[in-house]
Amino acid sequence: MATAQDFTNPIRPTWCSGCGNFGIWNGVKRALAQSGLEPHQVMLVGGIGCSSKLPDYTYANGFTSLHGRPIPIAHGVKFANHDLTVIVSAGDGDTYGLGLSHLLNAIRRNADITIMVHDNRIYGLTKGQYSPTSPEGTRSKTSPRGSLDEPVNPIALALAADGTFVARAFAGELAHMVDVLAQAFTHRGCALVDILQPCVTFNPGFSYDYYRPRVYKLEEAGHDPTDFDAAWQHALEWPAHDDRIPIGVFRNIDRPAYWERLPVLHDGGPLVKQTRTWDEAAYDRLRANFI
Ligand SMILES: Cc1ncc(C[n+]2csc(CCOP(=O)(O)OP(=O)(O)O)c2C)c(N)n1
Ligand code: SF4
Repeated sequence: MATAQDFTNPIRPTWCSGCGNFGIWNGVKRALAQSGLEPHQVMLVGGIGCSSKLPDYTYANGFTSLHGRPIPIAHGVKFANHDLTVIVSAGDGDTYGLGLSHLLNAIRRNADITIMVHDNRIYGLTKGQYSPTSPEGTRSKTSPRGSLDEPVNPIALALAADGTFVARAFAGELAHMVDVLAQAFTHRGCALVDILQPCVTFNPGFSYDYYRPRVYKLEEAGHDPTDFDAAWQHALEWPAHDDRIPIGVFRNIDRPAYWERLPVLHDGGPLVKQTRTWDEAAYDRLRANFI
């Protein structure tokens, strides 16, 4: 059985010293091992961002896509080979900005992928512009007088789209994050895990010291992840109020995944293993419909 070390490749991360991405990377490798997965069974899909470099440093299948587009790529991979465990690794800018429509569509379809968001509340790779999760009033390179936008609440968004697995983790709570990620990787359908991630270089205010006294674990608070109303109440606790931040699984329910409802995949097995012959007559009939 693979260990966390088996998911480490020889490429050294270029992340800044002290970056929260190191904690997430550790957590991902441990969670993959805890889920009983082998490197060849895993596909990690990045967009563009510091967060999206994680597939480069992890020994598994990997794909670097475009900023805002890793979710449709990941869903395409899952269609081609639903035997793979497919995981998106992207930033809050990528997922909640340019990629927001992809996120909501993947959730409402129950696409069988994990969407892991390294939420540092800033654009890291491009050196510190405010992001969709930056609080209103954030002073940054693109908002020198303070941003005017209300931040998105990813947990509430995912619940509103009827997400089957909705969770928040914190890069500074390794064991808890591993447990949440392992549940997400083995979940049937779409799992959103928003991970609070300090960016020490461009958003030092949201540091480990900022988050540590605020986070509390939903599991220890007796939360039932099948109770939608309770999940919704917890979702509204933060960032609207700044004192307590719930982490853990807000919602976890069972529903068939998108590919399971497609007979060609459900009954036929993974597309990459199906033998299909070319039917010239069927193609001609189809083409005739468009002429
Ligand atoms: C279509 C497109 N728009 C913009 C960019 C420039 N760009 C690259 S990364 C990035 C934002 C990075 O922030 P985030 O997604 O939060 O990831 P982080 O670097 O913080 O992990 C932007 C705007 C791009 N590469 N492609
Ligand atoms: S810029 Fe921020 S998110 Fe990017 S590697 Fe440095 S600390 Fe991490």
